Amino acid sequence: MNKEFAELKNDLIIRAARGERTERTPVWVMRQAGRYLQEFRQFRQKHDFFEICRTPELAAEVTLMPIRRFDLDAAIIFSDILVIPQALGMEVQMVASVGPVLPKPLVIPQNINDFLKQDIDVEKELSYVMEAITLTRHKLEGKVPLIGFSGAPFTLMGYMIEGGGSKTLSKTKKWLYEYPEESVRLLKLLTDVVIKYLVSQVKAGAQLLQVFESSAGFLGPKLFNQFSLPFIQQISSSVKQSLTDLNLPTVPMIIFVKDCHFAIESLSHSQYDVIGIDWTIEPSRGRQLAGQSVTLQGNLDPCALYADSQQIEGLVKDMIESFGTNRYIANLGHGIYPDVNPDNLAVFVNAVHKYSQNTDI
Ligand code: 1CP
Repeated sequence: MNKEFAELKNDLIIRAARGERTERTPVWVMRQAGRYLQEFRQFRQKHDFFEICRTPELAAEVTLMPIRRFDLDAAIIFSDILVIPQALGMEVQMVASVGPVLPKPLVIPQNINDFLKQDIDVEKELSYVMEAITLTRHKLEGKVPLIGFSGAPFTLMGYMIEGGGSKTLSKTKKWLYEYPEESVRLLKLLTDVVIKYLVSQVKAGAQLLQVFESSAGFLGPKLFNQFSLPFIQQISSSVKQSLTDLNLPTVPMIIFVKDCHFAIESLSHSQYDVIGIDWTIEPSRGRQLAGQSVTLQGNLDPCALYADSQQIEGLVKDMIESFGTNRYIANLGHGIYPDVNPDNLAVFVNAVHKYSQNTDI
């Protein structure tokens, strides 16, 4: 597919990620293309979840749904973090009102060899994601940048061992204590795939990259430093190095961690341009931990979108005042919930526009 794209008309998020001053704070929302949108639910009645992911026209259509509705400053490609375990040979089902289910999870380290293809051609196995990215870039016509993403190795490992979502991640953490070396082997295998996957996404047209370490909070500081941090750090440094080697633009990278106040300081010394944080931390404390040379993203409680418009506006105003308009990208502290009224998302987005104007530039 042709990769000559239209000129970008709105680069607020890219400039904010790089620490440049912006006329106002950019805003997007994790899981903005999802079940809270009626048009998405209707689409899902006609198409299976992974059929959408695997069909570039369908994935592009869903990616654009929230962009048509709201004044957002970025699109995120419609896909899922679990396409990586799938590409490695694991079956993943998307079960209505349950979420993702992997019917044959990894139980013992030997399963790494038994169940997983060891040396996959990432660009080929996940070519449908790259095609969806290229097509979506064309369809966006430069309106806003397109974010590519991946799950981080530990979060992926969690789904591969638990066989789906989990309240404790105890099976996965049992591996960390019982089989630390084999756990590292699995994490390294995943890291290698994630690096290739993200580089391919940029080749296909992704303009920013977000790495989701959504399960990091289960680890606590010690396990995080051992089983998450080294791998997410390697991802940012290797992706950036590969992009330079390939003469490709070095796109801003975002790391999202959840329930992980202890991680913010170390992450601020890594090569990520942006740290995405959840709502359990005061913005000012987040800034104190992160220092001045990294952009923060977040962090309104997703449940705040159940409040009335006036309350949402007030919360957004407070949030922007505490983060400040410099080196800041507005977002929720985690994905939007499926039962949120989309009108309330509009209130959120419009309030960011209203309260973050920088009149001095
Ligand atoms: O708009 C977007 O954000 C684009 C698409 C997107 C992204 C970035 C989807 C579509 N999933 C993801 C990432 C993702 N998937 C994460 C990281 C972000 C996070 O922490 O929320 C995780 C953990 C998953 C795994 C997953 N897939 C879950 C979570 C399950 C759990 O553990 O609670 C769920 C519910 C899914 C299914 C899914 N993925 C995406 C959508 C729209 C859906 C709903 C499924 C459906 O339509 O039936």
